[in-house]
Amino acid sequence: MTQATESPASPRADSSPHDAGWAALAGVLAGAAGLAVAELVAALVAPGASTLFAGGAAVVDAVPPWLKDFAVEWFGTNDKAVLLGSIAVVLALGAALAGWLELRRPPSGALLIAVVGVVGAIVAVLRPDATPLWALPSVIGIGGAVILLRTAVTKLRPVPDQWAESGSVVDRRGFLAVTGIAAGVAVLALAGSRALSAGSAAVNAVREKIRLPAARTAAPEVPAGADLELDGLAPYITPNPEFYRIDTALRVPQLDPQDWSLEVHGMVDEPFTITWDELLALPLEEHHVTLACVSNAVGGDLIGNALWLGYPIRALLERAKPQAGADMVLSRSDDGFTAGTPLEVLQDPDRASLLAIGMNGEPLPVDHGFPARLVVPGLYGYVSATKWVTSLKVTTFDADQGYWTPRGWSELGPIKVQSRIDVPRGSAAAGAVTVAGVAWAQHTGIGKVEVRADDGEWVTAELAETVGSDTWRQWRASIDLAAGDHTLAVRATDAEGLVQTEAEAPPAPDGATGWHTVNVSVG
Ligand SMILES: Nc1nc2c(c(=O)[nH]1)N[C@H]1C(S)=C(S)[C@@H](COP(=O)(O)O)O[C@H]1N2
Ligand SMILES: [Mo]
Repeated sequence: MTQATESPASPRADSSPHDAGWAALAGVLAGAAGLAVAELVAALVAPGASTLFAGGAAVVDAVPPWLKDFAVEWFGTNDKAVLLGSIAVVLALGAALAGWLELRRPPSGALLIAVVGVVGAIVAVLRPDATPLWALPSVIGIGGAVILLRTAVTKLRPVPDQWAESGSVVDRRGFLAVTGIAAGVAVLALAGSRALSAGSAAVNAVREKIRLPAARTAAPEVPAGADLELDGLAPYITPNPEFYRIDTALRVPQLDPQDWSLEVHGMVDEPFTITWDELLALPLEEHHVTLACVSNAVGGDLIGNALWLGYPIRALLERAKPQAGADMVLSRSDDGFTAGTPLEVLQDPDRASLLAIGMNGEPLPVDHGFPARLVVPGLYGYVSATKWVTSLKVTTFDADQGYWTPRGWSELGPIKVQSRIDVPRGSAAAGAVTVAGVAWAQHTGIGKVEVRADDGEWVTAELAETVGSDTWRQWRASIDLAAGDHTLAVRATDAEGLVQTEAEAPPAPDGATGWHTVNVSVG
């Protein structure tokens, strides 16, 4: 530390821009250490309580419908990765700013970080099912970050050098030591929280070992002609890894079936709780049902068809004996998500509404609701398809609301007739061009699909076979196209004669409408 003595003008009397950079770095490292410690504490207290995830979940809940549409449209199933990435970037910039502020105007940088901690603690405590303990991760983690930042930045501040008459020194070695500690804490805490959240690996291992009982009532066999097997056309049955995933969970609930149970309660004469083993002992049924998301844009792929194994919700309700006046079932997920489904839909003897435990021949994937979820033919997922379901409350639309209803989405969510062109995409050879896709009107069924090129005549497509009205249907047509650019359009008619409207509507509040069109350049 002789540097300062060489310069009589005492260059360290004020901090240099160089130090501003170091201070910003200290801010980022202190912030990272704080968040990592919060993760670690959360892994011990309650996984949902981490500053990052509670904050992220609050953002997800607060997102207005148009922004949600935008995110789903642009990032699809990656919307969560994009959200967490954006939060990380914002936090890193904020932490760098805090470091710089702490150098310039102490203790404003430390205060900025403290505010984040307080907000994180409040948001965590306000999460559904939270306890006051949920404040701990933010308090401990961000408290630590404040201490680290203050200690580190103090070292950057010049202090009079007792060995030099006219100079002052900056304790660089001390600064590096403290920031090094911050970096170490970040890495260790992160590793620790990872190790503790190995719980997810544990649930996966439990899931792998499960052998589901055979269905007492098997689904009708899929007719040979249900899948036209064209390149680029969505297969009739969507394989689990390709099945779209939509939920508000930044961290998917990890439920061990042995700890899981479903409570059926509310306006019923005989409330009861059913365990996993009791559920497996019931006569299970299998049904093919196409699930669709209300956020699916025209032509979008937030739709998939699977074979579901489960127990009829109707039978669970029969056992509970709903009381007069009830008109809704509020299903609740372990993560707090809720859906409000009309009681009469769930009691309909002609509708295969299931408490599902199997998907395409295996236990539900964890992302799709393991160990149990609801599947209701004909309703969008947001009002029916609760994953990780733990409670069915018989109630009224007056008394209760599902998660999305106060957020601007319709109370009722019947699926609208829709169709999509999968083939061709982009280009085709001149002559007879095969046009193919899928069409759906769950629980009513598809009666007709028509396609046309540009302003030409509508051509009726050949419909593929289907197991029934609860699934989508593939279709295929052949259209003569000359060289040049063309626009293909499709429209479906449901089995009751309702023609898909051309009028375009966005997904909110109750599902997109309009015809799907694709441009092809024919050469
Ligand atoms: N717990 C929980 N269940 C949920 C949701 C959710 O956010 N949380 N989203 C619903 C919506 S909007 C849809 S479209 C379907 C999607 O089911 P999938 O992810 O298995 O395709 O799940 C429904 N069930
Ligand atoms: Mo959805």
